[in-house]
Amino acid sequence: MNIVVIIPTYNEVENIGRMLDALVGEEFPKIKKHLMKVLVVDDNSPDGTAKVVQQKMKKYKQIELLLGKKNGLGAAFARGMKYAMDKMEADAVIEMDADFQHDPQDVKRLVQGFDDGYDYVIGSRYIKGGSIPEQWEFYRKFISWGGNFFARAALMIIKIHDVTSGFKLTRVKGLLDQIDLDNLLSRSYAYKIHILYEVIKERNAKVLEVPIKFHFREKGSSKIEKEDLKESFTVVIKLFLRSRFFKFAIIGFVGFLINSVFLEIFSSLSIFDKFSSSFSYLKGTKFHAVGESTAWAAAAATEMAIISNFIFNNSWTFAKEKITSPIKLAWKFLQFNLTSIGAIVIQFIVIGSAVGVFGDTTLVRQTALVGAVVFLIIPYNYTMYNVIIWKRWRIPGLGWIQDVSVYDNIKNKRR
Ligand SMILES: Nc1nc2c(ncn2[C@@H]2O[C@H](COP(=O)(O)OP(=O)(O)OP(=O)(O)O)[C@@H](O)[C@H]2O)c(=O)[nH]1
Ligand SMILES: [Mg+2]
Repeated sequence: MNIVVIIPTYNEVENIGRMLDALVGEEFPKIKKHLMKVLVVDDNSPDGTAKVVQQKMKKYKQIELLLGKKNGLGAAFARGMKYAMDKMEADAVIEMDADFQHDPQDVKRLVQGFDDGYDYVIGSRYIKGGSIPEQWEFYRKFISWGGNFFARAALMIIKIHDVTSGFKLTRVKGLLDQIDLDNLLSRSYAYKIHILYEVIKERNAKVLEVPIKFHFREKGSSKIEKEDLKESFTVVIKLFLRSRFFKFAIIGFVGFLINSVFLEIFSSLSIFDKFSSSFSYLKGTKFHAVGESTAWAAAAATEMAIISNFIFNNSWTFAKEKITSPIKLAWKFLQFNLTSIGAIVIQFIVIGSAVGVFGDTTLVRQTALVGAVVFLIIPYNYTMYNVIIWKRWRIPGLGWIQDVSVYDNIKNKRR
C-alpha cells in the first residue's frame, strides 16, 4: 500500500531537513510492508524551507513538494490530501507537523494500527501513555485540555479521548475520498475537528487511539494565533448545529408546539365530548378524569406530537437510517409509541416525588418538569431513538456504533 505522510510547513527551515532525514532516512526503512512517501506542503515560506526540501529530494526519491500561497493550515492539508489521493495513489495519509512535536518514531505505530484493520488511527495525547508538553504554561495546557473537552461534549464524541490531535492516519478508500475537502468549515487549525466529525459521526469508521507524547517545540516559532482559538470555537458550534442531536432537539420543540396547539383545537371539538360522555358514570369517582373531554383531547394532542416526532426524526435526524417499508414503519411506530410511555412514567415519578417532598406549588411542579425534561426525558428519548428505533448505537454497554479501541503504550496490544 502507498502511505503518504503529509507535512505542512511555514517557515520551518530549522526543522524540515532534520525531519526528512529522520523520517525517510531512519523510520521508513523500518516499515517494510508499505511504500512510504512524504509530501511537504509549503506555502512559499520566505525562510527557504522549500530549498531544503529540494536538496533532500535529490537524496531521497520518496519526497514530493507542493508549493502554494499561504491560506492557513487546513487549506494546506486539504491541498496536500487531494494531491496525495490524485497524484500519489495514496491508500492512507498521515497528518504530521514539521516541528518535531510529533515524534517521527511514532509513524510506524500509526501504520501498525492501519495494518490491524483500523480506518482512522489517532495519535492521542489524552489516554494513558500520552501527554502534552510539561514545559507549557498553565494557560496553554488549559486551552488544549479545555478545547478538547468542549469539542467532545458539544459533538458528543465521548468515546474518543483526543479529538484535536494533529497526528493521525486516515484511510483513503471509502473514507477520506468521501469527504468534501473543498468545503471544510475551516481553512485553519479547526479543519481537523471538521474532518474528525465527518469520519466519526457521518461514517462508520473503525477508530483506534494510539498514545503519543506531544513534545515541546524546540526550534522555530508557533503559527497558532488567538484568532484560531475563536475560529475553532465557531467551527464546533457550527458542527453542533448540523448534528443529529440538534435536529432531534428542534423536532422535540416543534412537537411541544404541536402538542399545545392541538390541545386547544381538540378541546373545542365536540367529538371528544361524545367520547368522554360514554364514561360519564365515572364522574364523582376516583377515575373522573376519564369522563373529562379535555383529558381525551390532551391525550390526542400528545399523540399528534408523537406522530410529528416520528415522521420528522425518521426523515431528517435519522435520514441515513430512514425506515421506508410500510410494515416496518407500522412496527417501528408502535415501538415509538411504547417508548414514549417512558416519558410519562419519568414525569409521573419526578413530579410526584418533588411535590411529595417540597409541597404542591406551581414553582415546585414547573421546576420538577423542567428538571425531568432536561436531565431525564431528553437523554431517555435520544437514547431510545438511537438504540431501539433507528439502531445507530449498539448495545451492550450502550456502545457507539464506532469501534473505538485504545492501544496500550508499552505492549502495543489492545487493552
Ligand atoms: N503550509 C502551511 N503550514 C502551516 C501553516 N500554519 C502552520 N503550518 C505548519 O503546521 C505545523 C503545525 O503548526 P504549529 O505552529 O507548530 O502549530 P502547533 O503545533 O499547534 O503550535 P506549537 O505548539 O506552538 O508549535 C507546522 O509544521 C507548521 O509549519 C500554514 O498556514 N500553511
Ligand atoms: Mg507545533
